Amino acid sequence: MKNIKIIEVPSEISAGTRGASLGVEAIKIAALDFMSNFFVHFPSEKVETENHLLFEPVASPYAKRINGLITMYERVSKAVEETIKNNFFPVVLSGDHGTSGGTIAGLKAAKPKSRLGVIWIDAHADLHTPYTTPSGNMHGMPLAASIGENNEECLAHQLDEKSKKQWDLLKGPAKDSPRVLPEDIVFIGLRDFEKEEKHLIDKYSMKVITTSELRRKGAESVVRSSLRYLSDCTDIYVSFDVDCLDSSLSKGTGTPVSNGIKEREAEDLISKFMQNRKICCFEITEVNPTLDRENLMAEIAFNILQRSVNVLMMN
Ligand SMILES: [Mn+2]
Repeated sequence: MKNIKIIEVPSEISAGTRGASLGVEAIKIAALDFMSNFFVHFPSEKVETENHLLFEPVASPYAKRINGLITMYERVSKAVEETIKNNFFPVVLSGDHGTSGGTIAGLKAAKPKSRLGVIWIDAHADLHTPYTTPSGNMHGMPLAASIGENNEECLAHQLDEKSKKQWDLLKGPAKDSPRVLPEDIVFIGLRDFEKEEKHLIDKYSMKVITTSELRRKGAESVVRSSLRYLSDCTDIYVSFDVDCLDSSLSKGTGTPVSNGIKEREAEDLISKFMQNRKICCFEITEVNPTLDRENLMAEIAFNILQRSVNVLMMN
């Protein structure tokens, strides 16, 4: 039986739309509305944020608020590392997806010799870099940082020296980078990406499972083939961005996309992943209640969270 610890990271400095920092509280409100005492059951820790930077001018246009994100990587990494070293299983609830590179850094810091696989359930590939980004929003970059990529083959902007150094800091010191091998990533529900990201997916032959493939083959088969693909990994992190869900379900996320996964499909998929002993961390991210009608996305996220944690505790 696993001891669960909730790590709250209400950061939104790497999103382009405001409101994701309220996502964690919205999930707790959903729990209260469902008369659930879920959040009383588990120890939790709230990571301090740098959201004050939202009120200040942006220094690096191609890596917005990267100074704050470096600090967030350190804090999130430390919280995740200590959670694991104290024998707890970290369940991370984050505002935007940008800090997930810090989650990955913490997983590697806790077990430096592990080979970490990543299941990225998301409409987006999050493989941009400051050299290729169309927006400068860093929630589109955590996987590129984790695989240590600049993707200068697709260079779209010249960076100033300071931004270059800051991006190198996010990728981690040479001895720790890459934290994840590009071939150890599985995308599920991916459907909205740019040619620069496609270049990396093709370059490394990353595994992509589309919504229609998930629907055709079913959760059981997709989980089995993903785990088989990651069979050389010793530990696996599951990152669930709610924008993988179909945009008709709820608009309560910063970058909704049509042709997505249904709520039930996501629940089945994630709870089946949680049965596997290699799963070492689960993250839910990008709930934005300010964009929603009522609190729908947070309620969906809470249902998935509750079912996943129930499975984790039985295994
Ligand atoms: Mn994402």
